[in-house]
Amino acid sequence: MMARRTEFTGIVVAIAITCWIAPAHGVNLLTNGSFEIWSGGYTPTTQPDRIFNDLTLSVPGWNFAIGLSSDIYRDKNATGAQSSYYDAAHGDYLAGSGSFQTTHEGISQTFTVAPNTTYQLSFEMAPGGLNYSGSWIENATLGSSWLVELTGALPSAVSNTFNTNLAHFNATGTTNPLAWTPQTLSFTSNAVGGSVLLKFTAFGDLTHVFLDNVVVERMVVPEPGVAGLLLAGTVGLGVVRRLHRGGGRGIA
Ligand SMILES: [Ca+2]
Ligand SMILES: [Ca+2]
Repeated sequence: MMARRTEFTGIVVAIAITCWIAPAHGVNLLTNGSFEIWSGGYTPTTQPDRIFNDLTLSVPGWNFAIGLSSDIYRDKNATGAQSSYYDAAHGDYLAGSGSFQTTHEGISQTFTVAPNTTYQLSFEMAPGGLNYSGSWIENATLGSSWLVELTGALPSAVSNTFNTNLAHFNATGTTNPLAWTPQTLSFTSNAVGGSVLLKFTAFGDLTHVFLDNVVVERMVVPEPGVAGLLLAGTVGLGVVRRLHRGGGRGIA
């Protein structure tokens, strides 16, 4: 009886702890994470709906000046669309960076974290290409990936590679990508907090990698007082069950 009761209480506590930590929704620490706000750039007549970064492109929140080939692309359903070539994961615009086996093209953003706090980065990615005069002149055959790096107010730097699904690009079709892949990455700040640099660098066999809907949100952890109440309630539940099983004879 005692062993079973202890096991029961342990399971309830484990479930409660699991429920305490969950992603917050609605508060994105990033600015312009869906790339919907931009100005400048240049669209060559041979490359409709590519807002080419000719060093005049400005994308609030983001640094698009890592390397020479990070651009904005307009969704086929956006106001002012000139073609049906690009399909954003979210909203009317997406970002794309040229990918090479020695990484040198990407975008970055700096944001602020509180001390000792867990966050979740989420984003959507897809294999990219460039439509030039009506044909897709670039598409990966070996690989197409984002290297995601977080540095700054963290106990140690975070570095993760995320591969696209190459089946999501059709070089003979009109619109790309065919689908987007959602990704997530959790990280915890250090005891001081402060600035964190988030950097996406594209790599692959000479094509582009697409990115959209980038979110950094705080994971919800209840205040210690709330956690204590939950724990007290859980222990209390175990005591009630014990009294019930024991016919109300009290706690031995
Ligand atoms: Ca977007
Ligand atoms: Ca779309």
